Amino acid sequence: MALTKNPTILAWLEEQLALVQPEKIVWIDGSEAQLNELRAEALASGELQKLNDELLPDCYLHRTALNDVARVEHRTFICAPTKEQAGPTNNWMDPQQAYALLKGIAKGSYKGRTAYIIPYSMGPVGSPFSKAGVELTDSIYVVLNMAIMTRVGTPVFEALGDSDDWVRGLHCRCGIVEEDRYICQFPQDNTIISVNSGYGGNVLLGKKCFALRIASYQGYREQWLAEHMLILGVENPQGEVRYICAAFPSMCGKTNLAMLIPPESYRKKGYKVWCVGDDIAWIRKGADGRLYAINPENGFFGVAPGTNAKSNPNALEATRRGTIFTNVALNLDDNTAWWEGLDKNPPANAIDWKGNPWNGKESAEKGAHPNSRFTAPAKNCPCISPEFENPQGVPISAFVFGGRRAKLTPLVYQARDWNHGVFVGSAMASETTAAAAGAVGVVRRDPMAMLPFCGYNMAEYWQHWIDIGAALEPEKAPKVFNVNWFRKDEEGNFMWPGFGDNLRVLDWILDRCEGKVGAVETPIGFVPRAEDVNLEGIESEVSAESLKAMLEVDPALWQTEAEGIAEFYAKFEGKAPKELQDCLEALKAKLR
Ligand code: GTP
Ligand code: SPV
Ligand code: MN
Repeated sequence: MALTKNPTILAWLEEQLALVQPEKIVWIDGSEAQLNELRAEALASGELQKLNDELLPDCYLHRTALNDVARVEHRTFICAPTKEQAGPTNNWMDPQQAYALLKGIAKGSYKGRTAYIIPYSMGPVGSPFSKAGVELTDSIYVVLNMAIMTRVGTPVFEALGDSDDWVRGLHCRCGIVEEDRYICQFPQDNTIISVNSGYGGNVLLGKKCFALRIASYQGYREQWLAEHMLILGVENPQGEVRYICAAFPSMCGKTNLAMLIPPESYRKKGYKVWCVGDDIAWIRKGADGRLYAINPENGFFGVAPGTNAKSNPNALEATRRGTIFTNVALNLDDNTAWWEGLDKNPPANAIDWKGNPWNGKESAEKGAHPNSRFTAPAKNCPCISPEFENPQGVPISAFVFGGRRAKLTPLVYQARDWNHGVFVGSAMASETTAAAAGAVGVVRRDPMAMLPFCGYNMAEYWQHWIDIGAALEPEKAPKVFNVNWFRKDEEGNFMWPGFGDNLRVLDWILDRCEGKVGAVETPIGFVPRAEDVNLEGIESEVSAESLKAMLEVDPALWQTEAEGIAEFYAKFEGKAPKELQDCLEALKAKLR
């Protein structure tokens, strides 16, 4: 029986169901009993495998098709009315043409299968920040992941009532044919259609498709921001908590930073870090004139490789129950999940992510895919913030941008003001990673870490950032910074220890926000004086020369960078905001 009387939902479903022609229809009510039935069904069909119930209670393993292991940016489209509206950084398809193409692929694709109707909320149900969605899917894996990543079930319909403000999402597995895989967003129609994939970011439609691509456009029209940002709170020894939002591209350290464990010297003083979110932030101006952020998600879809008891004990702990592992290795001795970097003891008797027998002690192949993931409930995280469910969000003191740059970008620098901060975000660049199909390690521009996720013209998105700042009193606007944990020395080793030690940099950032510490002015912004970076306890790891090198601004290298930024802006054919062009000219002048 239908779980809602909302006429806009019923009409949309009728049309989609007539198209995909399922054998059976199941409304997801969010109850544990129903989810348990679906788990049992997925176990019976082999879609999921149950892991060791003592070591990993309620945990499951799933393997995707070999051709379907990451987001596919070249097959992702913004289907706005004109190409200009999608802008030069997005793939564009005419909406009518896209609907026709996708309907052709989706037609009859649920034959003999079950249609699952998932009502879900991005953000706590009933929060003024939150938005509802309905995803129609023929995959139990999608239902079970959405039930971890979002708030699903009947209360979502109750809160929505008869409103038309919800996002339509159609997902069809079809034959997982790479050539017919399309991830299409129709921002003007609040609609997403995803076909021929069963992988994370392509099919959990609440995540990148809705909470970033569609929501960025909603935010543009409604005066708020949807960002690829973690949200964390730093609690000082006085018990005051300050919140930071940080945008890094995929696989560049958001989950790790969001859950960091302070270095020992900080722990002893009483510092704590609280995780509000690890991937996405929705940001609005609050009644007091400051910017507030919520995490629209309810779980973590985190990178498994490299997650271990030392690098990220909080994330590891979050995966110890109620978690779905995708494309990791299976240790047959104790029926647990294993991945590269979990420990130094790879299992000899195992199955790799491809489903083949694997001896981790001898094989040169990887056991887990580099983009293998865990889907873990946020409430499992030991450092989840007490404000996680706060419907009003948390007040933001600082925005931080960052990426992987082996050279050039200093460990940290501060933008001169809001508009210069928008310039710094717009000029971000980072080495590509395994989170998306394609080459790894190539430096590309990735403004605000939103290159694959901005649902409209990036130049208008920059203007929107400028406008959001202009509506804030300067003393209430968050300060803007850039960080780089990934500087390498001549031998190719990371120069900065990273992970928990990144708190040392956040410490400087928060001191700057409060005017408690000085800085050195350079052509790119303010960098720390070497003596202001707290190295207590890591003096043997980070030498004075090394720190000096990480804080250096090399004018010759930055001149080349400025040319790269100019080239990037040129793609926008004069649409890049004047405020940003001015910042670029000012940078060039300062470098001369
Ligand atoms: P997505 O979920 O794809 O958006 O990724 P993410 O930004 O959350 O990245 P995540 O925290 O999962 O880290 C990705 C990779 O970067 C992992 O292999 C980490 O081990 C590595 N990493 C994270 N933080 C640091 C750091 O401070 N220094 C270094 N050297 N590596 C890091
Ligand atoms: C990312 O690639 O930024 C992710 C994983 O967070 S996915 O959900 O696949 O987009
Ligand atoms: Mn991400």
